This record gives sequence, C-alpha cells and structure tokens, in this order.
Amino acid sequence: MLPLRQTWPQHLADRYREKGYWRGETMFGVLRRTAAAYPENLAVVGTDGRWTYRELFERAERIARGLIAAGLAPGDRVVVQLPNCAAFLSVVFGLFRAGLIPVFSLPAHREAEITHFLRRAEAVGYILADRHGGFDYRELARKVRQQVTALRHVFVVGEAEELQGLDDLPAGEMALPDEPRPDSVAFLQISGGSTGLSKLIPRTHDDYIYSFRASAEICGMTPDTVFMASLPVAHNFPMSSPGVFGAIYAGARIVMCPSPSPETAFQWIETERVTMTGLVPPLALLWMQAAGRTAFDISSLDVLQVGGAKFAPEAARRVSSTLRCRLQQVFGMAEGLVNYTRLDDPEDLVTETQGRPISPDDEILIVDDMGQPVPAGERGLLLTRGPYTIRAYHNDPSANQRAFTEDGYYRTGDIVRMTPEGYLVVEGRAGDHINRAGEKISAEEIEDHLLAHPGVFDAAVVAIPDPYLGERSCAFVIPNGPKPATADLKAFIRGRGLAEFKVPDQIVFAESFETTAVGKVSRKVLRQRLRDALLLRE
Ligand code: J2J
Repeated sequence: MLPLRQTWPQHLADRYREKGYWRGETMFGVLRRTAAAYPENLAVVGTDGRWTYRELFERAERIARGLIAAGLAPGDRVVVQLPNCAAFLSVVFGLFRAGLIPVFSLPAHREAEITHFLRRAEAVGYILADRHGGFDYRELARKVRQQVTALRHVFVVGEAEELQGLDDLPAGEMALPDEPRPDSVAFLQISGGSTGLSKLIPRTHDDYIYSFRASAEICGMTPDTVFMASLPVAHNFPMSSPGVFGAIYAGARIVMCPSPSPETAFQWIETERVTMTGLVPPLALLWMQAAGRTAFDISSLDVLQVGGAKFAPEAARRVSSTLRCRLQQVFGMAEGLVNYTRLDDPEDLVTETQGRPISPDDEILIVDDMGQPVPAGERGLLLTRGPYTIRAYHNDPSANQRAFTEDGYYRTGDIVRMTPEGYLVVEGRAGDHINRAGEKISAEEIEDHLLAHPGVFDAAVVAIPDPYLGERSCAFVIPNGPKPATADLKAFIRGRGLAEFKVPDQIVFAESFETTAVGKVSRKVLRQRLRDALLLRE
C-alpha cells in the first residue's frame, strides 16, 4: 500500500523544517531515543504490567516482528481499540515500528463505528482487548468480521478464545522493514465530527511529534514527571497534549488509569505519586467535589489540565483550593491546533481563557459568517492553519470541501474571541454537534439512525446545556403514527451498534417541526429553534 500523505505547500513545509519544528524523526524513533537514554526508568504502569523503557521498547519490537510475520505489510491500516493499559503503548509502537498505520478508536465504540473506521480506512487489521468495563470485545470482533470481508487479521490482547492472540504471534527473527518516512502519515485519528460519521484525520510523524514535543516543553515535563492518562488514551488530548506521547518524549513515567472516577483515580495518584493529568470539565467538577472527603493522599498532583469542552471560570477558580494543584486549560482538536494557558500565567488568564497556541507559526483567523476578519477582540469563527494542523481528511472529498478554505485554513466550527494578550476564549460553536462531557456527537448521525425506526417520521437532535455533562443530547421526534416508547427508541439506537454515549439523553415528541410560516427551514435553523423553545419552556 502506498504511504498516505498530508500535504502542506512546499514553501511552508520548507519553513517548518528550517524553523526546526519538523525534525525528520519518526514515532518509533522517539521511543528508541528515550529507551537509549533512560533504559531502566519505569516507562509505563497499568493493570497489565509495569515496564521500563527498555522493556517497552523490546515488547514493541517483538509485536512489530509478529505482525510482519503474520503477513501485514508496511502501509496497512489497523484499527486499535484498547482501554488504558500498558499494552496500548507496546501495540501502538509495535505498529509504528512495522510501518503499519494505527486507526485509533475508543473503547466505547461499537459495531457501527468500528465497521465505519475499517471501511473508510480500508483497514486489514483490528487489534482489540478481550474484555473491559464489563464488555466482551471478542463478541464485537466476531460481528465486525462478518460484515467487513476485507478485514483479514484480528488480534486479541489478552484471552483470545478461538481468535488469534497478539502475544501468541510467532515473533522469531523476522526482519523488520525500514522505518517509514517522517513526512508520511503515522496514524489516523478520529474526528469528533459535526456532520455524519466520524472523519479520519491523517497525522504525519513530523507534524505530530512537533505538537507533543512542544507541548511537553510548555507543560514542563521531565523524567521526574509522572503523567497519568485518566481519559481514554486514544483521545487526542491524553495522547498528545502532551499526553502519553509527550511523556515518552520527555522520558517521563506514564500511569494508565483504568477509570477516571475519583475512587479509582485517587488511589492511583497516591500509589504512583502522579504529578500531572488531564480531565474534561465534568470530571474535574467530580474530582473537586471528591477531594474534600477522600482518604487518599493526592498531594503529589502538581498540574491538572482541563480541556475538551469549556471550563466555566467559576469552576476554574476553585481548582487550586480544592485539589491543591495548578490548573492548565487546554483547548485543542484532533485536527491539529492546541492552545494552553502557561503554567506561569497570571491567575486571571488561567481561569478566564482557554490559552494560546503552541506555535508561533500557528495562524489564527477569527472571521464573520462572510469569512471577513472581525475587529480585534470581537467574537467570530475560528479558522487556523499551521505546522501541525491537517490540510485534508482521509478519503473524504465532500468533508474537505466544507472543512477547509481555499487557502488551507481548517474551519474549526468554534466561536471564539481573542484577548489583548493573544489568548483565546471559546464562546460557542457553529457546528451541529453535541459536546457531551468532551465526547462529540454528530446530530446528523443520530438523526439518521432515528429515521431508520419505523415509528419515526422525522427527528432533530440538539445540544441542551446540562449542569453535569456540560451538554446533553435531546432528540425531537415526530412519530409516524402512534408514539413509540422512549425506552424502545433508546434500545433501538443501542441495537444499531452505536457507542452508548450517542444514545439520546432525552427524547421529546413533537407533532410537527413547522415553527414558522416561512416554509422550509434548514436543519441547522430548525435545531436552533427547537433548542431555544425547549429552554424557554424549562
Ligand atoms: C471549549 N471547547 C473545547 C476547551 C476542546 C487537547 C484538548 C482537547 C482536545 C479535543 C484535543 C475545549 N473549551 N478547552 O484534541 O489535543 C472543543 C472545541 C474543539 C473540539 C475538538 C486536544 N477543548 N474543545 O477536545 O477533536 O469545539 O479534541 O473544536 O475531541 O472540542 O474536539 P476533539
């Protein structure tokens, strides 16, 4: 298979190299260098193991050999679905070493999402856990394999039953291929997606390494840092801002926390003396609440990052007094651009803003609906391009048409303003997705599933502000004949093989959607009106 590319104009690629952003390293090269510098330092701790950098490196190489021996070839795509565990890293770096392209899915994903990723990525492999969180992923693999005939290799981490176990692959002395080119695509990340199904985000070795190397510097990561992945590690935030990859760059220790609940996470913080972790706002609120009455000693925690959705300034102000650590706000996206408040920023900037970009070469444009820049300090749509922001999604011309301007800016869909200090404040969103505790749900995707129910004539899914989740999803449904039961509709969505977080939190039945006499309105306007009407009623 040909290496996937992400193309920046030549003059910009040259500039990014000249400035030392892109250094021609590969993802596996990052691990190799750290393993050479700190072989006996503990690299990763999880429920499945405690490995030094030397052990992690050796395990990754063994997996690479096993995958090549099994018949996979450089450039092949492999969907990875693993929870937070040490093996996540050995598998992913094994794939990198073999020149295979991981496609990162979340433990919450089910048949509908996994088959979509496999098809869209033209993947030939799928690596999954045996069980996690009360769910048997092998069952999922059996179903998926029947639906996607191009899927030739399924490997289970753990108890494989009749499937192929990853640890049982004959590694032998299989020769490893040359390492991939640093400007080639290293993996496909998934987008939160505001229209339809998730899009695939191709990130190159050069651009991604720059983003997490610079992030690790901004966040002061050193070999003494103990970074805990509390959120699902396949998310771009715990993966790269600076996340587990930034930690590997810095030679820090990684703790793979199996659940972000305060009961579990606090215990890991105490035992492993965790110094830094990242959360979405609803979890940060839970942790702040729990901190006052926990018996665990969480005093090692030095930096709490909060991002993925807007963190209210009132809550942000309480972090230092409740959790007794510093706060860093993070506003990022899997497509690229990441903003941080800096650790030495004055308190007002840290609590009231979502930070400033990583790179001096991150270009920020704030525009009105016509695409014209707004006056300084006013709110508008955020467009961006730069040394680690993609120029195109994988294999999706119509999404690319919508999501990028002609001169290569990514339309984030976020409404922001810039402070005089050059910091961004997120004010809202133009796109139609629901940001449910940091998980982005496309309204259109859920509407399409609802419309497949025989009892549904029409459906519109909207985001409703929620005190716990930030936003929850509400589906307005016009029945086709007798009203279906709410529980049936939810069960129907689940039965379509969707991640649980996509099941509407609330369903409201309506007789019609004719909210004005003006005739047909766009979906976007319709969703807006339904949301406003419901909020007025509440
Ligand atoms: C408001 N909205 C935010 C914030 C993200 C670091 C951190 C987060 C993500 C992420 C990431 C926000 N305040 N602090 O990839 O590397 C919303 C915006 C944004 C979208 C991106 C990272 N932080 N958001 O959340 O790809 O709407 O990445 O465009 O999942 O989340 O979502 P995602």
